[in-house]
Amino acid sequence: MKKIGIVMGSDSDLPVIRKAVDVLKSFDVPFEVHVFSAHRTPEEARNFSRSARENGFGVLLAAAGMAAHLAGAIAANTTLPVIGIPCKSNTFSGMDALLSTVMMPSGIPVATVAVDGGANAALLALEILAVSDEALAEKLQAKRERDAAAVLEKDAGIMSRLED
Ligand code: RP5
Repeated sequence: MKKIGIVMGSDSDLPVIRKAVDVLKSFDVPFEVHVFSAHRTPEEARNFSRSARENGFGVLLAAAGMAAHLAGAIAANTTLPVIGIPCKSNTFSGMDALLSTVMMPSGIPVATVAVDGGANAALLALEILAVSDEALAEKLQAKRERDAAAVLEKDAGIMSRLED
């Protein structure tokens, strides 16, 4: 199975990455995590991205905050699908990173999830791998069914929670 590569711009992004890692662990899918910054360690970020396909990766996740150019920089050096995760910062609550990540000019796509959306980034990566992996697709479907059952359980109990 192809690996999922996760890059964060700083270890201060780790809480967001943990959400992705928790999902990937629950699906037992191989992954690798790195701290590479588009501006502080541009060579390392570039080298990782350029060699990602030959190193067995199938999808890359890139998380960064503020003027978040990491996902775009990663995408510039690979034709693997890249999922950008804008991370919240204090000044603009993540709007800065959201716009920086999502507004890629034509030619170099970055699929962008919600601000701090580590879990959805991992799920989207799994869905991409599941295009050619029936067993993984079945696991994703089973998760959808578990999630739906949990909502229906809430529905069944909601009136009694309002009785007082
Ligand atoms: C970005 O700047 C990182 O992705 C992080 O979200 C933000 C702040 O980084 P630190 O100053 O906390 O290392 O490059």
